[in-house]
Order: sequence, then structure tokens, then C-alpha cells
Amino acid sequence: MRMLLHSGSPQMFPLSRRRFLQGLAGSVGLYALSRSALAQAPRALPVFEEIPPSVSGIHWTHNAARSPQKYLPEATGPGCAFLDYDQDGWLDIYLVNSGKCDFFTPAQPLRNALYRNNRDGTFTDVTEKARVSAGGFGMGVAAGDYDNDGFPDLYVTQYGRSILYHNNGDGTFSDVTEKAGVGVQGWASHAVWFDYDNDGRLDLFIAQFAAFDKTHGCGISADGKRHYCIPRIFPSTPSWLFRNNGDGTFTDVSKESGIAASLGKAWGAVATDVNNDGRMDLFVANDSNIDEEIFSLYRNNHDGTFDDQAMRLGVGMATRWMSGWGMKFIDYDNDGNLDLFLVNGFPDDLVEDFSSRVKYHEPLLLFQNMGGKYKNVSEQSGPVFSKSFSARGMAVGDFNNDGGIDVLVAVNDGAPILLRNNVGKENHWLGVQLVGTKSNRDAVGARLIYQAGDLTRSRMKVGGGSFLSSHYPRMLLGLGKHPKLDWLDVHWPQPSGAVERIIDLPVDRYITITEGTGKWK
Ligand SMILES: [Ca+2]
Ligand SMILES: [Ca+2]
Ligand SMILES: [Ca+2]
Ligand SMILES: [Ca+2]
Repeated sequence: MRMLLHSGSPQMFPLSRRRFLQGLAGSVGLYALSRSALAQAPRALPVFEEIPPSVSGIHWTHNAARSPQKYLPEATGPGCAFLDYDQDGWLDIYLVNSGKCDFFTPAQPLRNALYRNNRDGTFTDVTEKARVSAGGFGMGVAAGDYDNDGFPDLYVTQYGRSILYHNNGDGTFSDVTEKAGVGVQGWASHAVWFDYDNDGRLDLFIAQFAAFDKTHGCGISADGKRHYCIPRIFPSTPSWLFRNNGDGTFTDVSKESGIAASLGKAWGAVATDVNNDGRMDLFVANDSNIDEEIFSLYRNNHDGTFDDQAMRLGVGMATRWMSGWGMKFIDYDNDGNLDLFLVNGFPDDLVEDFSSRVKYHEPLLLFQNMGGKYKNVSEQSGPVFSKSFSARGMAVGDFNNDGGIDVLVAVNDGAPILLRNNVGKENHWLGVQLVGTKSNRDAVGARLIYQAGDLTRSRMKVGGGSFLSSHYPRMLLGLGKHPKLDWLDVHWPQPSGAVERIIDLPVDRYITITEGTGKWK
């Protein structure tokens, strides 16, 4: 996605996905492989199987509010989330819609949707009871338990007023935006929960794209048409960082943390510990540099401030860590190696008028990690990969608890796509829910290192998801054909920093590990 953002002039500047993948290849080695390489034998069930609304019960669709004026926010959403809002051990789904704002009044009211997992492959719309319909012009969602009460809360980003929903633990949520002091106004894109000051409480980063103004469009292009310009004409804006005070309120620390000093058109963000120093760093996909695809990496200076390190660390590093516009490294076949799932879609719906190469709807892509090299296995992985979509957000999570990580794709102006993974269970796995006690309860920033025979792997629980979206709260560890896990080290995040080694572990099931107990349940 990020390269699309450089089409800043009123004229669109088309960039092919091929070029994007070539860029990506620079860091993860996609170059060497072609689509046709190493075709697999046909299997009974597709690797990723599209679950239609008639089966899933998910009938909600996204309305992009498309207008002849081509207001840019129409082209950019939505995001989605896997979360377990009722803590029954089964992942539920949250979907973000557009809605009323200064350039759009829907004929019928639009709403976001919360679907409860019925534990049998179907979902029930519980939005009304849960009171999480939002109603503004929604963009994305981030789930995180900011008050450490065991129930995930929701931050919904919007063009206009963004919303913090506190999960009451009884199937309902309350809008606590004002009380909590996190009511930003502007064009919020991607939000990330992470504990930047290591006090055991999740803080909130909110990316802002641009100072969009409906009175300043791109006008008519040379072809006599209006396009969705992703333009330099909108001023760059600061993003926000809110420190969690621990009493249900937050303090805006955008200025003193240095976040506000770095202007940019921020799209996606992920919090991870880049240099393994026990501090969470923040990665932001950005459009502030016009001619190069540059990400901002805010390095945590340990004193409550952040420096923008993108130039020093380089774009390759950025690509490696970034989970931007619907892209995520997942171990879908549980062999212990991280594969790559990508969703895409060009924002300009008229792109095919001026480019024969670039399509508005684009296919989903799956790359299998063949032990260091990545192979495009999309063609062999199910009929859904031969379709095309205007995909935006993507969330991953195991909604049917079979150990195979499933995928939810949020589509602009369409129905979401739910993909069930049919192959994860063919290898051994362990699913781990971490519960922090000294560290933040979601254990964002925790690192798991595990060994099964000759397989040793490390997985970090990062903050944030892919574009506008929020991933599974549990960790899935792939063991390949190893039937036994020798040990698992849990490196809890600060302020604990404790390391606990767990042995005598089961496989092919989910367990919970609570910080300080030294054992699993
Ligand atoms: Ca649930
Ligand atoms: Ca909570
Ligand atoms: Ca904190
Ligand atoms: Ca699954």
C-alpha cells in the first residue's frame, strides 16, 4: 500500500503490485520464486476455504460512501478485528463501516458490527446488545485490555471523532472516550495498544493520515475525470500518543514524547522491540517522504521519548517489520516457519482507464516460507485466490480453535471475506494465551522461545495489527512433525522482565500461562 501514497499529484502515479513485491523481496527473498514453481498435488479441501455468509451468518457489508466528488476517506477503509470480547475462548469478529460525516449523510444509518462466535463455525450479530455500532465515518479498530480487567476494549478510529469502548464484561460496552481523554478529532487511521513506558498498562498510539478537507479535492484530471487522489495537497499531520494513567484516564503525551514532532501521513503501525532492549519501538507506515517508500520507526529512547530512526535503519528493515496494508507474517501450515499473507486493492477505482497493468480489484496472495525462501503458493491454495477484491484491512486468528490460523479480510464497499485454514492442523502446534500480572495483561511485548526436537523458534507478541486491523490475542506455535515440545521460555515484558521456563507441555491444544506461576493451565 505504502507506495500508492506517493501518487501525490492530481495525476495518479500507478505502481504495480509486481514492483511492490519486488520491493518486499529485497528483505524477505521473494525474488527467486515464481508462481508456477513446485506445484503441489491437489488436495481435498482448499488450504484457505472461503466461508460464505450463508454458512458463517455474517451478512454485514461495508458501504464506502462513494460519491462523484471522490472524497479520499471513501477509498481507504475499512479495518477489522479478531477478538474474544466475552472471554469464552472463541474468537469473535468486529467490522468497521463508514457513516455520517461532513461530506456524507447515508440514506439509511450505517453501523459497525460485532459478531459473536457460536462455537460451531457460525456467528451471531450482537452489535445492538453490545452497543458498539459507532456511527461515524469509521476507518479501523484496535482491541486491547487497557484497564487490565480481563476483557478486551476497543478503540475505533474514524474520520471525525474516534471512540474508546470500554468492555463492561457482561456483553456490553460503554463509550468512555471523553472520560478517558482519548477523543481525537481528525482523520485517525490506525491505532495500536502497547506499553511504551513499561509500567504494565497499555498506552495508545493513534496514527493520523492527513488534514483532509472536503473543500480541497484534486479537481478534474487531464483525462477529464475525477480520481481518488492520494495527495500531497492535504497537509501532513502529527499522530497521537496517550499514556495510560491507570485510573481509566489517559494523558496526551504526543508533544513530550516526540511523536507530534514527526509530521507524516501515517497509515499503519506496529509496536515491536526492534533491537531487543526490552523497550517497545513503534513502526509507522508513512507517506511523508515523497519519492521513496519510507517508514517511520520511532525508537524508544528509554526516557519517555522517541526518535525517528527510519533513515538510519533503512527501508529493508522497515519492510521486514511492517505489517501495513493488509499483510502479515503467519505460520499457516504450522511448520515453524513464518509465511506471508497479503491483501491488496488499488484505491483509485478508475485506475484501469489509464493503466493496462494495474487493476482496481486485486487478488489475495499467499507466500510459503520454504526455509528461508518464499514461494508464491496462491494458485494452489484455493479458489479464493483466483478472485479479485478491493481489500483493505486484514486480521488473522484461529476462529474454530483447530490450530490453523484463519484470515479475515475487510473489503472496501463489499462483504468481508472469512477464510478457514484447513492445513494448520496437519502439523503439531500449541496455542498459548499469555496473561500478564506485573506486565500488561495482554502481554504485548512478550517473547516466546520454544524448542521441539531440532526446531527452535522465537515469536514476539507485537502491538497492533495489519492495516487498520487487530489480530488474534493468542499465540500459535507451529511444531511441524514434532509430536512433543521440549520447553517453552516466556520472556515477559517490562516492568517484569521475568523469564519463565515451562516444561511438560501438551500439544495440539490451547493453554493459558499466567505470569509468575511458572506453569500452564
Ligand atoms: Ca468469544
Ligand atoms: Ca478491559
Ligand atoms: Ca504504559
Ligand atoms: Ca482455524
